[in-house]
Amino acid sequence: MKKTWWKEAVVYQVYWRSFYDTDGDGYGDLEGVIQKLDYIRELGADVIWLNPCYGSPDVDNGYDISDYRSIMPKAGTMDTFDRLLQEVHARGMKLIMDLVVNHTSDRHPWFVESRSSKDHPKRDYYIWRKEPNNWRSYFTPSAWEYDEKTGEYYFHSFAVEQPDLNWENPKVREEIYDMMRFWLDKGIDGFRMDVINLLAKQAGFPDAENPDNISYLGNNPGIHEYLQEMHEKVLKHYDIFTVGEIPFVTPEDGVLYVGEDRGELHTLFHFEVCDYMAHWDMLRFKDIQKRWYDDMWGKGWNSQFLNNHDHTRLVTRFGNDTTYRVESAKCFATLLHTLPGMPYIYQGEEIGMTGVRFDSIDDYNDIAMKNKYREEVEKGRDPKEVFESLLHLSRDNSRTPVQWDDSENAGFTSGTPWIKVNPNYKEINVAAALADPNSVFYYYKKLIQLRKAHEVMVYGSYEPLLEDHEQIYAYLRELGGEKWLVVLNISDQPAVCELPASVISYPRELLIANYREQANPSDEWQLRPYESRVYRLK
Ligand code: ISL
Repeated sequence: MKKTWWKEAVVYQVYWRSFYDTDGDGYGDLEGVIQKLDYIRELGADVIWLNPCYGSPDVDNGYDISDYRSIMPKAGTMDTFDRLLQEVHARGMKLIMDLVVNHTSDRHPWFVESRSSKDHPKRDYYIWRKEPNNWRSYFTPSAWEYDEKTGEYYFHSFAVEQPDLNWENPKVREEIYDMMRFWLDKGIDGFRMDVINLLAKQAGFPDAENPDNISYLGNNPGIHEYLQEMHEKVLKHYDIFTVGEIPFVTPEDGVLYVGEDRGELHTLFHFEVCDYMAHWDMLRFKDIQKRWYDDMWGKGWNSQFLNNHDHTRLVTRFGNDTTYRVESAKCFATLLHTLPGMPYIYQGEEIGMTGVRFDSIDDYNDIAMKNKYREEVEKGRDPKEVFESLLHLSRDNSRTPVQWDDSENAGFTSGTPWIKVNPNYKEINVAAALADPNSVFYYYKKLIQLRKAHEVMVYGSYEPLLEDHEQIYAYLRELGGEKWLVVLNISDQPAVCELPASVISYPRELLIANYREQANPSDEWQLRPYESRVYRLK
């Protein structure tokens, strides 16, 4: 398999509004990212993915863009951005930006013009119809919004304030390619492409049999032509890295997006775990890994992540954020960094930050959660029950400010934070993690150092063991003469790991483990809750 810098990279995701506030307005800012770059470098990540910081009315936290070529005042100025890029590069790291081109804000001048009259030259920048079909959007009961001015409906895959661009229009595509060149010419190192498989729409918008299954929004005919054109006209002219956010994708389709011979994208995020596995399900997770590996390995490159700004923090959702918070954080870190694919770390994950439970819907900001709440309550459901049902997966679970220390507001801001700080910041914070050699932070750091020193973690083949075991996840990674064994007890109960004789007959060296006390030699394969070990077999 061809070696490239990005395959070997570890990505750290910065959701800047919750990262670090330097001007006291309660929002993190790009200056705050600059000030904390040495922290990210200390961890060892190579690439920073910066969530959208473009001009935006901020209805969906920057995913509703009204000016692609400016910086949102909350985040800073273009000068701050330029300095951030420079400072990232000065540290030998790279920066990728969010590219949000399925939709714009309804305040984008293109949309303002498009909705102004039926015969405006920009009418076809968006999708207008006389009648809606029965589709839902991600955030609303209908994907169509009636616009009084011209008496037609426009299409939106997300909120009403996020009209979808019409990618069939070559002028739209050229505008977007131009904008991409603007950022690439500044020297950014690539894009994380928001819902990029949604660009092509189903011809004629036929009604869906089951409108609740919104997979009709993505992977439609024409998508690969758009991505190939984007590659041809823009991407291939730069030494960059691209990762597509691709909901509803199967491994068979995945290869079409990231196949190395396809001229489209480098890697993708699929959502078989984060969109469909509300709680940990070992057998399902193993099956997902196996299918993706079998179908993609040798053809295209995958990503590994268990949370981001849209998905509840992994210790709360999949691990154990009370008794075994540290153990389970390290266990999942081991998993993410030893499976094939690029590991992503979402800010705060490296100190084992947890999800949150605020008292009232008013404490929440997430438009997905708030719209759903309203929709269900309007149907006549009990508001309390609706609220409870939305807590586990609210996107705000992962959006609370990074906990830097135990001072007021976790050291995130001197003002009033835009979203409340998780009350557990006195115990869980960066300062405490940096002062404790056994912290989750240093465990991540060590995993990243191992990756830098051993290509087997990147390019090694993957062979699952004990495939039907519901507590133990064990596998081999192998490259040339190098063979590693990973054993994880992903449960809060002890578990016996009975490996095949062919595996345990090797002399072995323990490379990293999350329990300090060695296992009892007479009971070596009895694993403690969330125990994780990585061995080199010799
Ligand atoms: O959050 C999700 C489910 O809980 C995801 O399905 C998510 O909505 C979907 O993956 C698209 O997310 C991306 O585009 C959205 C934006 O709100 C998200 O923050 C972004 O990651 C619209 O731009």
